[in-house]
Amino acid sequence: MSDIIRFGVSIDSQLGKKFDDHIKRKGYLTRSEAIRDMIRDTLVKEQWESGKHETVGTITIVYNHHTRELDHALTDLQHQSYHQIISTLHVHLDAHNCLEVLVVRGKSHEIKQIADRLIGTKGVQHGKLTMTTTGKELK
Ligand code: NI
Repeated sequence: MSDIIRFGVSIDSQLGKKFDDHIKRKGYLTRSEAIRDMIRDTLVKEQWESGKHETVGTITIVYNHHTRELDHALTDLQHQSYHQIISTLHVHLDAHNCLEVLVVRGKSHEIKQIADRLIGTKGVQHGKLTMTTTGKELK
């Protein structure tokens, strides 16, 4: 475990009040924990922007499985990326609609491309890529 450093932050009182209200709504007990999470989130965003880091994410899609050829198209796309898609969860939401969550791992530009292709497939009603991290470089 690395050493702990402390630093002071000067901030306008109104901005500080807004920050305190915000972290209270989010359930943080201390400013330090809120700031640590913001720093980690910024670093994760930077990893995703660089395109070179191995990273992790989830792709969520919602679609109607009655849509002609859609099931087949989505399965085909997933098989093309079997190296990056490490797990999938399928939920039958009702008689017509399906929700699929794919856990993906790889270079961020590859993952973004897979997400764009799946979400952009005709008939997919909604989709979202959640960009997170392997956690290796974050304490
Ligand atoms: Ni289904």
